[in-house]
Amino acid sequence: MPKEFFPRISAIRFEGPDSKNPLAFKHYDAEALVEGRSMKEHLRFAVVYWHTMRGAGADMFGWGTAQRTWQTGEGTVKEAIQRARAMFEFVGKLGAPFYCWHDRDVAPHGKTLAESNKNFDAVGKELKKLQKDSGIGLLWGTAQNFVHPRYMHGAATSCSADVYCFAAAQVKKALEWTHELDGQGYVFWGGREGYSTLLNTDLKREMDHLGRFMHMAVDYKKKLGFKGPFYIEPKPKEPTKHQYDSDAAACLNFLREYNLLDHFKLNIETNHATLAGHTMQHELEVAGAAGALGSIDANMGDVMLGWDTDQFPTDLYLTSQVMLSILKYGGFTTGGTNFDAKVRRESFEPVDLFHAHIAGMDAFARGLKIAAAIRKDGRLGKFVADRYRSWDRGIGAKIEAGKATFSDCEKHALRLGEVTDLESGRQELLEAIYNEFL
Ligand code: XLS
Ligand code: NI
Ligand code: NI
Repeated sequence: MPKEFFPRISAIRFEGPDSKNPLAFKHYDAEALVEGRSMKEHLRFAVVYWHTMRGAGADMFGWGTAQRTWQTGEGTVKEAIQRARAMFEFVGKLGAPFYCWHDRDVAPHGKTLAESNKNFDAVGKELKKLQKDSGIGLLWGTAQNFVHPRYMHGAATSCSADVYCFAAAQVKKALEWTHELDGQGYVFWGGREGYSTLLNTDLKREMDHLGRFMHMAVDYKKKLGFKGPFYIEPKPKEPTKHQYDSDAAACLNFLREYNLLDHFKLNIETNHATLAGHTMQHELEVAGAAGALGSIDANMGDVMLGWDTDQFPTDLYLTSQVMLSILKYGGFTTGGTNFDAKVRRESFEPVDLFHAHIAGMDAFARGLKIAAAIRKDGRLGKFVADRYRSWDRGIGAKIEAGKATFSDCEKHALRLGEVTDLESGRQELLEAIYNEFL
């Protein structure tokens, strides 16, 4: 077993914007202060196990391309432990404070549930040791309830109560290990919680089952004493044609309807937002307005491709808009910036994993600096505040305070005769001001 998996790469350092070293940060300076808080604390970067360690670069037209010395393909606990060491070497050299996993990324599927649990326990112990030695923390854990064939009809929304119980058992175990590894939160992404056709689907019954499932999870979390929040990660389609957790608004409605909102926040992913026909910032604002902005899965799609391509986020408009919303809602507490992103299959060398994460971290560091500069400048914020000034006094203030009736509104409108002082929305001017900061 090799001692090092990335032998020619040493710890990635901040060298500043003038550096031409591809293995250095140009903008991410972990300890640098922005709005009084270090970049490390603002951004709380996390590396994912599934793409970074398990991704082989396969697609439906071709085999995997990636060179990964830690993937022997044995599917044993021994291989899983080797992979865990590779993961911690990678995250450590990158200098990211967190990582994330699905249960079955870290440990192999067993032939039975008992065997899978045993495998997970063996690797979990190694993860605990690796976390302790490195200081790297678990941002969140989750259960992979979508790969195994038993989940073909869904997991918590399967037509089969037996399958439902397997899903519950997997979440129970994943929660136990998330707690044991001091996870900051726990994610539910409903990988097959939806349908391919309504001809075979009792939608109401499936939603009720999902609600029950989440309540059982909340009960178990309390029993364990796990303090971190639960997050739902919205996604509208893929793998199913309609996922129940389709976007932030649908998730919030589900949580309200089943009386779960106190226990959940949202984990918003860029490429899922765009699949839903929204921008990332729209989804962040919907979540933030409801007090449910928890964490983000940082990636981006490609406008020319219609699916979840999970590319590394390198677009400065995107990262600055994301950071504007994050700062506006008070910053991350338990959440963070999780790179749910994968290198292209043409980028098959191990060093590409470093290039990709450095690109994403630098893009977010710049996004953070841009957002802070826009906030400090204040012109955009002031424009919005001014635009709503009619609500600060008179009839507007009365309506906002809940003290006005339709008759009061009518009286006000009759007195005016007509509205004569509407102002321009100035979109183009505002876009130009935004560009000053890029
Ligand atoms: C898939 C999701 C998945 C979740 C974790 O599209 O993004 O990776 O983040 O189950
Ligand atoms: Ni995704
Ligand atoms: Ni994700």
